[in-house]
Amino acid sequence: MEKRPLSNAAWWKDAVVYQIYPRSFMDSNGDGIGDLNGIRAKLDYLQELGVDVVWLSPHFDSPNADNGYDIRDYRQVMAEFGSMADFDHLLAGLKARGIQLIIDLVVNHSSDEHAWFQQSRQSRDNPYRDYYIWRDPVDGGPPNNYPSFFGGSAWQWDAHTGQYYLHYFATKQPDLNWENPAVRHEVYEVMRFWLDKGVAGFRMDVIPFISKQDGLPNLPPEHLAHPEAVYASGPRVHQYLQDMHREVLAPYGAVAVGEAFGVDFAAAPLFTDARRGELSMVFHFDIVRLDRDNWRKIPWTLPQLKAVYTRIDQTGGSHGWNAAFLGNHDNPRAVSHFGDDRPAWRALSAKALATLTLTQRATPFLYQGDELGMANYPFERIEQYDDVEVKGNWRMLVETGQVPAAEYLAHLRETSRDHARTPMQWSADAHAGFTTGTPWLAVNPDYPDWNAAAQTADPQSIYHHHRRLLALRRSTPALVHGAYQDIDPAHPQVFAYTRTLGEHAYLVLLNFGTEALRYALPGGLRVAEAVLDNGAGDTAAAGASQVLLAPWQATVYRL
Ligand code: ISL
Ligand code: CA
Repeated sequence: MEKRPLSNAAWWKDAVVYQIYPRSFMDSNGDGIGDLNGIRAKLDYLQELGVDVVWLSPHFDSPNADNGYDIRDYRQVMAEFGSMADFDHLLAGLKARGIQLIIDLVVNHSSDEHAWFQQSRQSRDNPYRDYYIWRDPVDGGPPNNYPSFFGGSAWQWDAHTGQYYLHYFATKQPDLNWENPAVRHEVYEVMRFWLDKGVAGFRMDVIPFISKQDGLPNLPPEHLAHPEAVYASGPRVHQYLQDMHREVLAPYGAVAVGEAFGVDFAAAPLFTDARRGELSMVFHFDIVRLDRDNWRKIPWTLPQLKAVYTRIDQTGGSHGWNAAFLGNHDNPRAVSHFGDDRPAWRALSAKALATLTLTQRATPFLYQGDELGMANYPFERIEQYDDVEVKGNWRMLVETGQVPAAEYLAHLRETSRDHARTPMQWSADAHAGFTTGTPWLAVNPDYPDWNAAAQTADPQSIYHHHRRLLALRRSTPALVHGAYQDIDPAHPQVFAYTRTLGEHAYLVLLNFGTEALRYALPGGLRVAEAVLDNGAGDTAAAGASQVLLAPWQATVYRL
C-alpha cells in the first residue's frame, strides 16, 4: 500500500474515540468470549452513537495471562477473537461507516510464550538473548529492588541459564530490550504490517517504560510504592520515540496515543509537542489515580479533581495535545468512581461526567458501556475476580498476612480493573444479550434495567445524551480547540469552566452533588442561552448572572 500523505490537519484532535475491550464487548459464536465478529455485528450502534474512531484493546494471539496485554504473535489474531479475515471484515465495516481504527501497541513487553523469548531463554549466547533484559544475581538474589505492578519482584529467576529476567508486570510478560536495535526494528515492522492493512494508528501501552535506567540501580525507598515515575523517566525514551516517529509514524501519518503512566506534568510536553516529532497525545493518569494510594482507595475532593484538569490542560500548551477520559479497562466504572451510582443519581451523574469529558480541550475517549452508565460489579469474594493484578496483590499482601483479607477486598470493591471488564449490557435477554453461552466473567445483575436496548429507545437516556453531546462537540470548534479556564477552582461542589475561541465562549456548569444550590456566576459572567442540559432541572434565562443548579445538573451555556 502506498505511504499515506502526511496528514496536515491533525484530524484526531477533532475526533471522539470509543474504546472496545474485545473480550467483553459482544460474543458472536456462543463460547462466552467476545470476538471480532461480535464487534462487527454492533457497528450500526457505534455509528448511531456518533463516534469517529474505535480503539481496540489487544486483539493479537495471546495466552491471556493479562487478557491480551501479553502478546505471543504480533501478526496473528487471538484464536478466541477470530481470524485475520474477521479482522479485515471488521476494519472494512468500520471504514464503510466513516470510523477509523486504532489498535493497541504493547511493546514494552511480550508474552513469555513469544518465539523471541522462547529462543532468548535457551542459552546466554542465543541470538535472541538480548531481545530481553537478563541479569546475574546480586548477593544471591534479584539484581535490584524493582517491584512488579502485579505483586512481588520485577525479576524472575531462570535456573536454566542462571540469570534473572525483568518483567515490570506479570512473570509471563518479560520486558523487551529497547537498547537492542533489532528489537526496535522488529517493532517497526509490526507497526508497518498493521498500518499497511489500513489501521489509522496506535494506542501505546506504557510506552514511556521502554527506556530502562542505566545500570538498573535500586529504587530509592520513596519510589518503591510508586515505581512508575522511575520506570517512565529512562534516559533514551525520547530518542526511541523520535526514531519511531521518523521511521513509521510520520511516513504513514499515523496517530499515536501514549499511555503516559508515571510521566509527570512537567515532562508531558516532551512527548506531545508536535515540533519534537514523537506522539500525537497522551493519557495522563492523575485523574483516575487521584483517589488511589497504590492498591488503597483514598478520599478525593472536587477542588483536587479540578486542579488536575487544569494542570493537564496546561501540559498540552499550544503545540501538544491530550486524551480526556474517566474510564477504561484498567479502572472502576466512571459513574461509580466519580459520579453517584445510587438509583436516584446514576443517570444524571453519568450524563454530567459525559459532559465533562466531551467538553475538554483534548480528544475524548469513551469506554464501552459508560455511554449506558454501566456501574461497578457487586464483588464479594476473591474467587469472583479474574484480574492477574488482583491475584498477584492477593498473594503478596493477603497470603503473606500483611493485609487482612476483608481490608483488601473492601478496597478492591472500589478499585478493581474487573469492574470495567464485565460484559457489555446489550439487552434484558439472558446474559444481557452478550452471549448465548456462559460469559467468561459474570454479567452485572443490574443488566435488566441498564442496557443498550432500553436506552436506545429512550430519548432521555444516557446513551442519547452522549449522542447530543457528540453532535454539539462536532458542531462547536470552541469546545474542541478553545482555551480552557476553570472560573471557580475552590468551590467544593460546582465545577465551572469556560471554553473560548475567538468571540465564541461557552460555560460548562456541573453540580457534583445531590444538593441543589443557587450559584452566582463569578466575574460578572452572564449566560446567553443553554445549548445542552442533562435534564436535571431548569436552565437559566438569557442574561442571568446566577443559576439554580439542581442535583447533578450539567449544562453547557453559550456566553
Ligand atoms: O494496574 C495498574 C498499575 O498499578 C494499571 O494502571 C495498569 O497496569 C497500568 O496503567 C498499565 O496499563 C497497561 O499495561 C498493563 C496492562 O495490564 C493494562 O491493562 C494496560 O492498560 C501491562 O500491559
Ligand atoms: Ca466468542
